[in-house]
Amino acid sequence: MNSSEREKIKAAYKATFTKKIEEVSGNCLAEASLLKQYQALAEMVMESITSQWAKTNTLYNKNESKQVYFFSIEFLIGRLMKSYLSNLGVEDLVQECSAEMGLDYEAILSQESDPGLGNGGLGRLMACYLDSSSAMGMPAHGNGIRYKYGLFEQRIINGEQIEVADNWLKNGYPFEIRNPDKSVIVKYYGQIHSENINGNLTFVHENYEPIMAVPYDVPIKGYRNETVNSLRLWSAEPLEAFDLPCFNQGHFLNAVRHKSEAEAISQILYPNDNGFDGKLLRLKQEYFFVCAGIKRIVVDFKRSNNNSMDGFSDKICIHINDTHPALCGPELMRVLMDEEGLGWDDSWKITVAALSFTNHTVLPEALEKWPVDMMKDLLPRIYMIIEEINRRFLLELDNEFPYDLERNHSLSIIRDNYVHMASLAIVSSHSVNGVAALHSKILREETFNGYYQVFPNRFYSVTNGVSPRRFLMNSNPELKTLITESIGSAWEHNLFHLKKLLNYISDPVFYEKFEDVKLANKIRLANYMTSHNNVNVDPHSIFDIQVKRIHEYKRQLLNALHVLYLYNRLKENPNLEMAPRTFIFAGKAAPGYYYAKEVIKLITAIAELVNADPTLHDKLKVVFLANFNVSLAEIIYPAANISEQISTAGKEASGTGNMKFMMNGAITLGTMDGANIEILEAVGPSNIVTFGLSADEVHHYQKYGGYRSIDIFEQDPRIQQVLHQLIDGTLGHGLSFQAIYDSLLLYNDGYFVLKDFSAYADAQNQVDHLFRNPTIWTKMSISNVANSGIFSSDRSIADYQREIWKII
Ligand code: 6GP
Repeated sequence: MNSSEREKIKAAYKATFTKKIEEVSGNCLAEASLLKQYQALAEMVMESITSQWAKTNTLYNKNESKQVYFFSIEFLIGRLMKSYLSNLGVEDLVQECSAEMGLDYEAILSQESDPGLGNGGLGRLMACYLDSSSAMGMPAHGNGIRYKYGLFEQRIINGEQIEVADNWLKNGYPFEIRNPDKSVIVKYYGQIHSENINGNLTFVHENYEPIMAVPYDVPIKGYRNETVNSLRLWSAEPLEAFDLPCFNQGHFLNAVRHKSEAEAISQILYPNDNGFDGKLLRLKQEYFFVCAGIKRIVVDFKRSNNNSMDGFSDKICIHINDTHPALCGPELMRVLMDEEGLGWDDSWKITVAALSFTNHTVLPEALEKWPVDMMKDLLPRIYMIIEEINRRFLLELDNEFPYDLERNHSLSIIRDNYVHMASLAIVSSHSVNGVAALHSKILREETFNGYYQVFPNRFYSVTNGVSPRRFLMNSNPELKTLITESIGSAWEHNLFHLKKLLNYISDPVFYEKFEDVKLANKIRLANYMTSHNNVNVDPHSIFDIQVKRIHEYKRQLLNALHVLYLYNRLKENPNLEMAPRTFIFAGKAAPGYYYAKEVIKLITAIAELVNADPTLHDKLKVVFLANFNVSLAEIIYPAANISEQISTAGKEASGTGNMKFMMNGAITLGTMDGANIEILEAVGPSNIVTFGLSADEVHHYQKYGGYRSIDIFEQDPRIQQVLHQLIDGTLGHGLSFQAIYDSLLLYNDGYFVLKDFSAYADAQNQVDHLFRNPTIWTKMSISNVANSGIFSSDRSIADYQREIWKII
């Protein structure tokens, strides 16, 4: 485009924007608030996307290519405006025009609420996978819940986490389209009876409670291409908002009770990450979006397939993101048999061929199981089908392993009066995968070993990936520019091209520019910390960052105890030679997770102690950033020097923060866990710092014993000092962290914090030495960016296409 053409486009943009402002606000531009400016821009974005969206849908409706549907109870999509602008290729233009019109582009974008429709890992992964599918022009869609309140907002008050409701819809949401014409009725409770209709045994559901599922569709626009896929979020509504006869009889509250009960289903996201909370409402949620999502898929498929279900599983993949949508199996069976009139065997063949399942954790407390009575009562027909799936499965087992009662009981989907959702998902899918090599191995050899013996060909592994558009190009534009200036722009479409950066590994000019980018990003984060935490930090210090959900297995505690130890060393020897460090933490604790909340309190207490001590001469700073979410993450990753990935080995299925940090040039300080192992393989041992017990060692101790935390305590005076400080009033003006202290000593340190302490302290020392040699450090950092191509979610999606969905 030449400059006069560009000027014309800019003039057109400005005129349209000005007009839009009048339309959305009834004011002229000069008087429009930031919110109205944002809404005007959002409308313009939607207008430019919707025709492509319609075209994509028309193409898909011809049913030529295989469609993938991700079913997930969480989609942590983050803000969308920047992605849309950048994917449309107009971000520079909008930025330039905004500046010329005297508008604050960043401030306009910050008006967008950050949809927190997920807890973390598995929900954010789904968002990256949608982004990648569209970028790759692949038909893939999401089915989830449109929670009225997303994950709570975290405030830190007096050092403690306080939860505040996340009313993300309060100003409306401009990127969704409500499609009431595509609503589905979901039936709960009631009774099932069988009838003989035309010689066929038919099951009829009576006296059920109907709830209306209304879809809201969000366009997922591909990067600089024509593809616009859909994220469909279902909202629960009553069939009748108001019970008039009831009202007329004077029962005012009862007249609207049904409305609020119905709406409760999509009211809140359960705030547990890696944990299971067996509440009835959660089971309602699980069935709600599964039932609605499957129904629409079947309706759309039949419409484009001469009203027939032939070839369904050749064209449709239903991907179950962890076990929350595992009812997809029995629900598809129900639709095929009760609504489409197919027999059991045909229905089962289609179901297994259509379904695939990804597991995201091996923590036993996260494995879902529902009481039989609850399931039977709420979902009577679904329960009947699960019983029958199980009966047939047990018969097969009995054929294969006759008289092996113990094995067959342990594999039963229904056992000890619970429906086990992972078992259901495995039995009704043609593929089961873990999210990193180690995790998949643990699934095969331990967690799901029994099923692996029955279905050895069902097990796969696909290592997670993250969107390079969101987590590199859009959140670190300076690095994007530097990379493109150096190696051209091919990497924007194929992240493996980042390897070409290795040619610059000894180029001092590139070095300097690379360091400048990192420093600029650190200054941006430092300013954020000054304004939000009132702490001034040195942007030249090591930014050592651990951001993720607060969980015992993720071991924020190990990091915190080490900070306290470093503090003690500095108090003892104020001239200690070390690079100044800023330890940064962020993450939410599940509201009911007492121990995790104590860890937050501990970190903030250590921050208070350290930051107020002038004798440390600014060598040490500790900051806990409140309300970690996708938007904050986008400021944090580009500013990191050290990425803390220090989970107890064998416990973190993969991790994806580790990949986001790496892509932005941070050095991983990690255990041999999850995808850290694959990061090590990608960058080589000289560009990562690893430490600690291996997963095998942890497993061995857990199985056979032999670890006594008290022995470590007695041998290591550093640990003695730090643990005493937890309870002797050093922290938080006399606080005592007795529960943490007891977990480490009295309850034998289940996550091996003390066992790994010494190795961690050594690794941190190594980090200090490396950082003090800037040439080595920058080389390591560049190598990390250069080798991060494999962690693009585009690669993960390509793996799923090839291995699991069999899309060539
Ligand atoms: C998480 C895992 O903890 C994390 O290691 C992984 O990277 C992520 O999933 C994506 O695969 N698990 C969850 O978020 C979860 O709730 C039930 O698992």
